[in-house]
Amino acid sequence: LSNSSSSHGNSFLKMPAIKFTKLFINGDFVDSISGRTFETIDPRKEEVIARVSEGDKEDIDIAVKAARQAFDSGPWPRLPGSERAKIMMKWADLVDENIEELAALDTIDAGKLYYINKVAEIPSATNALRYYAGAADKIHGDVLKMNGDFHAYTLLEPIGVVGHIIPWNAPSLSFFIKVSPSLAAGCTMVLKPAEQTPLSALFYAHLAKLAGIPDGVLNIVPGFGPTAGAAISSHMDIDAVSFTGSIEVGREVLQAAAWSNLKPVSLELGGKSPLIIFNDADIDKASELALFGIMSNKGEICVAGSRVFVQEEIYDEFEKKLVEKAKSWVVGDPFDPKSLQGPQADRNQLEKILSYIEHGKREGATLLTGGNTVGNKGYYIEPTIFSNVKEDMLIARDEIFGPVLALMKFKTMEEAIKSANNTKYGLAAGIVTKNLDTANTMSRSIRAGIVWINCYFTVGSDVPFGGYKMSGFGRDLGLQALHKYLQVKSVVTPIHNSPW
Ligand code: TXE
Repeated sequence: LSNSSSSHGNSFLKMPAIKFTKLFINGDFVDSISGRTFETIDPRKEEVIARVSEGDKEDIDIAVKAARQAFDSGPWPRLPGSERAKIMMKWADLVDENIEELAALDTIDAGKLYYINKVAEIPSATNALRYYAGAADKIHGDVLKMNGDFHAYTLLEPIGVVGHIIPWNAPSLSFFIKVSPSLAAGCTMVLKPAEQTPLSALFYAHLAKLAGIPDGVLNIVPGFGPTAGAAISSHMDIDAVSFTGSIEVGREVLQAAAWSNLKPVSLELGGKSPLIIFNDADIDKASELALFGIMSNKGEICVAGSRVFVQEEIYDEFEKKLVEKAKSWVVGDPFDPKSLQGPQADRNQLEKILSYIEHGKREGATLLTGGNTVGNKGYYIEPTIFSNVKEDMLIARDEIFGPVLALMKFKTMEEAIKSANNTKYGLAAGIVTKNLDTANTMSRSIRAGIVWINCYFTVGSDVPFGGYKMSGFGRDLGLQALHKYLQVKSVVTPIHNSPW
């Protein structure tokens, strides 16, 4: 790492050397067939970090051929699970050894806090890798009790060549929550990182090779959605696709899968998650949790608590504390340890968020704090809080994916349940109460894939993660995720000598 100068806030910037910018196919870094490259931009400074090879349909075809060969005749699916596990563990160790460089890559590519990358996000990613390494030798079917004189059992077999399409808001975590279970299952794969954040994925590919992952098992093709991404979802020789991104693109992926080879698809499509705070909550702590729940990672988190419902008795005091805390929330260079919020990932995000803020004002919500950009360079936005938000306003319905909180008041638990569920999404929810009955009733009444009681954002490798409703289907993490990458085969044979 070398120091460079800062154009925003404190001079804490460290520029990692950019070592890997080409496609990683069949164990080698190669140029794209077209020879085209695209820029990846540093959202802190709006400057080009590097030019990266731009994969397209032809490159996806080559990557799929490599993955197909590695699946059909390579060692990976045939290795004992314990051997796959050893290699995966070694890969995790190599990530640990390079963690500062990797953390810095995600900071300059996505504007994420360096410190959080280093102590939380990348460690969670390697945790997932180690968790699935531990599962690799425990994948087995069942012995069945069939009627008659037959012995029947199931085999769990790897599904084949998997396509992963991932977003830019958590480049390292998304990478490993997709790749790790599919590797443990014995699959081979082609992964397309988001065009905004290709750098850490390519570094992980380099480390995978050093760890001993055989050529062709893991192929990384950076490129754009409508070209490289669409080539994955419509490919006739990809056996399953796992996608994380927007609802609009999720639909396209599903449609392309349907019209090509009917490959199974899993989709994680974001949310508009409610955080519900009851009268008995500690107001100080609850307001801190609410702020943390929406401003973390500058609101670019699929489970961000973007709708906060507060019970009427404590509402006024809660609002006051929340605004005070938001005003002292530090926006600044993501390398600076004092910063709590870096820049949005790219200009599109910045503009999308600002347009929602304008919408909120036009629709008659009250802007309590924030609403503006910060500084004159970089995609920084103030922590923004709206009150007097009505449930039919756009800022209460759409995923803004930014540091914008919609604050609402409720009277009864029934009302809170109705409002919390009044969304097309169903990814996550939070409840703050000391009352066990309230917590139990709420957690069973909210239609969401994860419910946090008196906490927020706590995820673990063994905790399944995914959506209800239009937040998608299928689960990442947990043992459930393995099953996205496995086929069930039933085998039946007579117990006594068969006539044949
Ligand atoms: O998402 P896209 P964008 C939401 C969030 C955000 C909005 C737009 O609200 O503001 O989506 O972000 C690839 N076929 N989430 O435009 O386009 C693309 O290259 C196949 C929530 O970045 O869905 C990238 O790799 N792939 C979310 C990935 O899809 C295609 C995380 C996601 O990009 C494609 C990100 C196509 N036709 C955004 N078009 C979450 N669930 O966490 C694009 N892609």
